[in-house]
Amino acid sequence: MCARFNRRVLTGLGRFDGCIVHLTHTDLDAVCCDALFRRKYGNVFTIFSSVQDYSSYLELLAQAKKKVDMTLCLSDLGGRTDAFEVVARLKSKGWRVEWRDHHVWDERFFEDIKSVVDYLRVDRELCACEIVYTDLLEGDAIAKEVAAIGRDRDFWINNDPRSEVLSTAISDDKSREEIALKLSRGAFADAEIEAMYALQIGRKNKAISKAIRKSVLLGHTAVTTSNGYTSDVAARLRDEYHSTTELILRENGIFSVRTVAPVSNQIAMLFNGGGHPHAAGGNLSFTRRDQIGFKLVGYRLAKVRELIEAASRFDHS
Ligand SMILES: [Mn+2]
Repeated sequence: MCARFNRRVLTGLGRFDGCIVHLTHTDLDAVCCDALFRRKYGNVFTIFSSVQDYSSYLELLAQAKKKVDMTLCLSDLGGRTDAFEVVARLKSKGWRVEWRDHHVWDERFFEDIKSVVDYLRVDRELCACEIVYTDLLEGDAIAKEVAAIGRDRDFWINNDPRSEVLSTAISDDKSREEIALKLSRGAFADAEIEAMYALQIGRKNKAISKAIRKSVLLGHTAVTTSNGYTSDVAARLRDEYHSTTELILRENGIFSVRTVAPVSNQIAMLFNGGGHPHAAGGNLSFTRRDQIGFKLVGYRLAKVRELIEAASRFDHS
């Protein structure tokens, strides 16, 4: 998160005249959550964040000049211990805080945060947007369809072709906002979405080919570098290598892990992360020096080797 972006968020918040701030993830589930909040409340200020560093946005909200009657709604973001202190601070500043999620939570943290926030619901049977739907818009036909599309993608059911088009069309915050707005109004497909989709398919194919070229197989673990399209890259690696663990690294040390065995979140937790049993993410906390080192020696960098070794220890295939 850069200073310019921080300023933009703070300026946006200053101008915002509604009372719902929505902090959510970046994928289709999150966009569907956002569509539902928009449908329910109309005026919503949304911040899309990776699961690893949303605490810094909470920090930003705690810094912002507080207005009366503000509610922070978190969705599709798992519990992280480093979020506790800042959430407590937001509460003491008068924010109402609601949290809806479906990731694996540390039980202790769940209990701790529950005593601080106004509302907390974690349900692993549902995707995040289904939780938002059942909480806020149960019975609304369009909202129900939005939640079904989110589920179709998030649980990798892929019965509804619209979920593939929509999740691919999402590329940045601008497209997230546009699509959330469309979904909130019941527009599930149109020429604009088609054009966004076509553009992203081109970019995605290029990025996947590049990630495959940079990949290696170490034991049962396939490793590569990619700054996006994590799930698609992981699926291609598995096809290519018949691997049972896939690690996708970013240049800044943030990584995603996919595993056949239900151990992804356990691996990620060793590296300041978390997530689902078969898909999770963490952070190797690259220093400037590590980033340069990673460019030079690649997967032989000590922190990367540590991750690869940890992942292999969990892989009993
Ligand atoms: Mn989700």
